[in-house]
Amino acid sequence: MMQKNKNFYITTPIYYPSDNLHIGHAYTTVAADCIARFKRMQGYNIFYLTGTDEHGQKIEKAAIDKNMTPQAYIDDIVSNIRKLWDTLLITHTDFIRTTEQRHQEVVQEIFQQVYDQGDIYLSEYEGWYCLPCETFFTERQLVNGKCPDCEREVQLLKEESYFFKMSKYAHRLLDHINEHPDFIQPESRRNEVINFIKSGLDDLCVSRTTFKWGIPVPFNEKHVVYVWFDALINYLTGIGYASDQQLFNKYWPADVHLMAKDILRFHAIIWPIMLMALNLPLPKKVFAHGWIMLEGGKMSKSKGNVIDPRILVEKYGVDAIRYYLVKEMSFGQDGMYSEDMLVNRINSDLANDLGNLISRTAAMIMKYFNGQIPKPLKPGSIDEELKETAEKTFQDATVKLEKLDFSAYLISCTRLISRANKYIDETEPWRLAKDEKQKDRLGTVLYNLIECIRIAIVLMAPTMPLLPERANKQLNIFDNIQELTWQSAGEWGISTPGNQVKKGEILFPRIDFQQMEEKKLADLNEQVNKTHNAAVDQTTNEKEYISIDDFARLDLRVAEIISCEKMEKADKLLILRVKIGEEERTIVSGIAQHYNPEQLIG
Ligand code: ME8
Repeated sequence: MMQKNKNFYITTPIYYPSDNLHIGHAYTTVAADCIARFKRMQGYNIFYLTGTDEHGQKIEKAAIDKNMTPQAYIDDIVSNIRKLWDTLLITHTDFIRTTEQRHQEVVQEIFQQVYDQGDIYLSEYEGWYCLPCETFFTERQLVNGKCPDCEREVQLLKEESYFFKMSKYAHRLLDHINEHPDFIQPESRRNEVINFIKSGLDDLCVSRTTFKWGIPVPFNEKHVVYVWFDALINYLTGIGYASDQQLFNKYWPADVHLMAKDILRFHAIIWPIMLMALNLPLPKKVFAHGWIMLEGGKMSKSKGNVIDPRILVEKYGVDAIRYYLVKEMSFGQDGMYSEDMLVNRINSDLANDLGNLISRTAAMIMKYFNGQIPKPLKPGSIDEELKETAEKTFQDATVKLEKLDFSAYLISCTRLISRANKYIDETEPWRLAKDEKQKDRLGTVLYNLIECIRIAIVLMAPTMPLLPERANKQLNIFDNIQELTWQSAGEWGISTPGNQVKKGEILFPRIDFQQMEEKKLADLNEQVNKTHNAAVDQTTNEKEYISIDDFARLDLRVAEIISCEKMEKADKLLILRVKIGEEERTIVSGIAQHYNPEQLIG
């Protein structure tokens, strides 16, 4: 049954447009999209808000470093972010930018209100500030003199500031957390927050005077509003606070604020206290997922190890990337990313299990029933068991998604797929096909497989939005593809016998590791050729030299070549092993047309 007139409001953090976004940001946005699509399929009205957090010293500095105005600098990046969300098929209802007039007005109104009621007061801040995190710390909170969150350098600040009376609301917040076990999830994070509050809350500095890129404090233009106080308010602006009361009443309080654990404290402490000061109900759930980690640690621009989701989508397709992201992170835990793991996951879950199930079933229906989905007859016990697995999968997947346990939800779906593949091995349709008397039994088996596939596809649709349509081109199991309901995955036996199955493309082609490596090599070789040719042109033209300042930035070192060999299948590349003092390194160099390996050793 469709649940009408139910409203659901979900948000992602609004990201800093200080740089293009990476797969970490894509994770949160895809996961939130998965919930938005799931709830839409359940018949809810959805408001899904994402956007960009555009003020603050960090953005101002990034723009100055590029010799640009902050607005020009961010406009470019924000347009890339919007394109990225289009590429990833994100179905947000609105995209909020904190530099928009509608937001500035709300922030100023709220600042004024909280000041007027005496919860904001003027004083002086003296302490430490982490610019990348835009966070204040006391001396005691630093770890080895550095930021306890990102471990980077902090700066000492001393400036006149407005303060927000957080301490006044600490008790009320603790009571709320205790009375609402679902408010902060997962459980382990909830305990961290409780301990943090119990250790004592200082009043929060909510304005800055030493830079300009922010929303002016309405009654004192020397100050701009602290970027986090400004940013959190986006969750109200986005649904019409102070401008569209009806919309606001429809969606507030938010059902879920989704984010990673790095910014949980802002959402689980500062934000609820701001809402208490405004006398507004608190969000129903603040959920902090883990981080996507790389082998070398956390992804970050400064380490130069960020993974660009656009490139992955181009290589592997949007459904596969969304699937990987949603599946890879266990509830509340960190997840590892590597391209090998991604390829393995696509090959095993999508190409082998799901892809094979679909292509085998379609091929058998074409071969044995001229492509017409057969009618099921009386089920046997093995069929009943398959049906029960499908029903249980529906229940499991629903519960797991409600809990935001993304990875467990997809694990349930893959279990059904594996079970269906096993059912093929157990029922051996190719043997049934040899015996005309078994034709009805064969039809029942194939119909049951179609049902499993249909159910799995509906359940996976929030994660893989292109899957239903792509699969339907060959299977013809959905009459109204635009209106798939979640509930239809809980019903057995609704595929229509007689519908015509067609041969189609392979939905998830197996990715060949070796071919991929060879392609990487060929690309590298081509790049070396281009650089080489460009260098030759440059020397021939005898044009520009680098300046003495550029030269001063070089770090020249003498190394000994201890081994050298030609790289297979690359005519310009040599692999050099070099020793620099105690350290050894491997270098790939495009000089094979000028030197033999033997000439270089030593
Ligand atoms: O914090 N793994 O913006 P931000 C998983 N503007 N998720 C990751 C991730 C990773 N490696 N890296 C980033 C801000 N994220 C503020 C938010 S909200 C009112 C203001 C995701 O651009 C994750 O959701 O630094 C994390 O919380 C967020 O990006 C931080 O984005």
